[in-house]
Amino acid sequence: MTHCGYCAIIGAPNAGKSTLTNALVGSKVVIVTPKVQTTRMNVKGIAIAGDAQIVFVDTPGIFKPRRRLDRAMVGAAWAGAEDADAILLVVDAADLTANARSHAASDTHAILQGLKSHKKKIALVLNKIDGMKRTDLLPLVEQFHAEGVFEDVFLVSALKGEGIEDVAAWVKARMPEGPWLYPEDQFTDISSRLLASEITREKIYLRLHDELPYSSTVETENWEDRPDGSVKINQVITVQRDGQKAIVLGKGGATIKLIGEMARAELETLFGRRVHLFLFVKVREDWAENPEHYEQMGLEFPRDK
Ligand SMILES: Nc1nc2c(ncn2[C@@H]2O[C@H](COP(=O)(O)OP(=O)(O)O)[C@@H](O)[C@H]2O)c(=O)[nH]1
Ligand SMILES: [Mg+2]
Repeated sequence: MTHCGYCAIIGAPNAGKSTLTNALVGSKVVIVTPKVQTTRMNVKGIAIAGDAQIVFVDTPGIFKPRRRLDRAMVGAAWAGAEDADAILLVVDAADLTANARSHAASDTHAILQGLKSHKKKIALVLNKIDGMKRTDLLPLVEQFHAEGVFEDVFLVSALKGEGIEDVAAWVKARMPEGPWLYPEDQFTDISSRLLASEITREKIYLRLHDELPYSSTVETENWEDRPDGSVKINQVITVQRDGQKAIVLGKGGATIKLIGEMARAELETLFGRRVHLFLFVKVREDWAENPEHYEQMGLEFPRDK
């Protein structure tokens, strides 16, 4: 008999959920940046461990939402937890130790309260322990254990791949019996088109600052497989104001050229083929209020503003 199930990876923004997802899957399926709210939708990363197929669900950070897009993201994260057989709560242990009153600390506290009503198998992942002292970690472990929510607590560095096997073993042991849901060689549920636009969005988050990453979205408009084995990809970067468009383009188009080069290089590695990437910039003041954009991101459109 085989095993198969879902494991949701939840936590405050920037805890390292996406880094952990990639480490558990062993391949890049979700984008990672130092900025909060990089992940906008639930993405499945599929791993195989012995007779078990584990479908990890990387989720957007859970925080106090302000905008409509925020509410859609937080809603998706809780829905991911709702549907899962097991839950990993990821916490940035370094941040929590440095500042017990940080945004992340209060978001994590609120998530903990939310988890208390979940009769699920839940484990805590204290992440970013690279560079931390053990003596700082032990009080955290005790404090979280005392909440009575977690079956187990793991100390990991998702970035360095340390402690990942123990987490994987815990999850594997909690997957219910059942047939595998995905083909053996599939490691994510998102389409190549969507993965390609996520990679470009990652480069925007890495290169541009302030409100720009949060005011932009990327869509793959055209995907053309060429007879020579290469692929031609057209993408549209949508921003909210003319000034933002000028920043994305940069002097003489230098910024968009750099973003395009970074994205193309990574797409070629990911897809193992030559990629011709063409980026266009559009201004749509209200894209974050437009249901169509939510649908293409795999998010529900929150009706209330
Ligand atoms: N030092 C350190 N940084 C990490 C670790 N895991 C993630 N990060 C960094 O934390 C930032 C946020 O990571 P990400 O996976 O996007 O967090 P998410 O918002 O929870 O998905 C990125 O800059 C990561 O490189 C870790 O184990 N150690
Ligand atoms: Mg993420």
